[in-house]
Amino acid sequence: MMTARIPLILAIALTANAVSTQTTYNLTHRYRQAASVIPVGDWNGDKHPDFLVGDPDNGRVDLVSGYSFLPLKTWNEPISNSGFGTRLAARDINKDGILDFVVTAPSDQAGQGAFYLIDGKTLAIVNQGLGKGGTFGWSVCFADVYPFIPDGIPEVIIGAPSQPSGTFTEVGEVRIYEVKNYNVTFVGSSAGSGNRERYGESLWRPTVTSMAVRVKSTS
Ligand SMILES: [Ca+2]
Ligand SMILES: [Ca+2]
Repeated sequence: MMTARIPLILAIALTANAVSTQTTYNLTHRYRQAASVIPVGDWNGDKHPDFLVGDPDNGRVDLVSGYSFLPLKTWNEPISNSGFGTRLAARDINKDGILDFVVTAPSDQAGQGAFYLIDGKTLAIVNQGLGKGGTFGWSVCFADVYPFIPDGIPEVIIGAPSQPSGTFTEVGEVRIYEVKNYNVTFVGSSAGSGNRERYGESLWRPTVTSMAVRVKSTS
């Protein structure tokens, strides 16, 4: 009989926790249209982690307080209907100890796509890089991969999974940009090879000096 009672007690405890959690976090509906969100550390020093939220349908990105859930800063898209905020990434580019941001905009520049660099200290947009189409900015990450002896300064890696090649559609491409001192320099790319392969569908940084590229199934 004792063994039958133990699961009942556990079930009651879990229900109590679930109610408590729902009550605490019901403010998060404020950003329901967000397409992307990343942690950016405790930007304002109030001991609560803050985050960056991208809302490309409305062309805006917010730096959001992890305490009040209110925006600490809002950036509106420099060019309308650009998809500004589709993907986000954060690394300390200028080595001042504060995370800096990259925001992608796949429909910027009449569909060529662009990314914007934001200094995490001043929160100013300090530069932009341009793509070559193919939904450039569908994915993004930082990795210290160029020059091929790592220098400790991360490059911006951007995926353009809709990039066509020859008679094939959505073959995909990944482009690498050096961003030292916030100067943007295109340094290389790699591409898929198959029809609808969507090379660069998503990107990840397994270590500081490497990146992984995800390819969508071609079936
Ligand atoms: Ca904070
Ligand atoms: Ca910085």
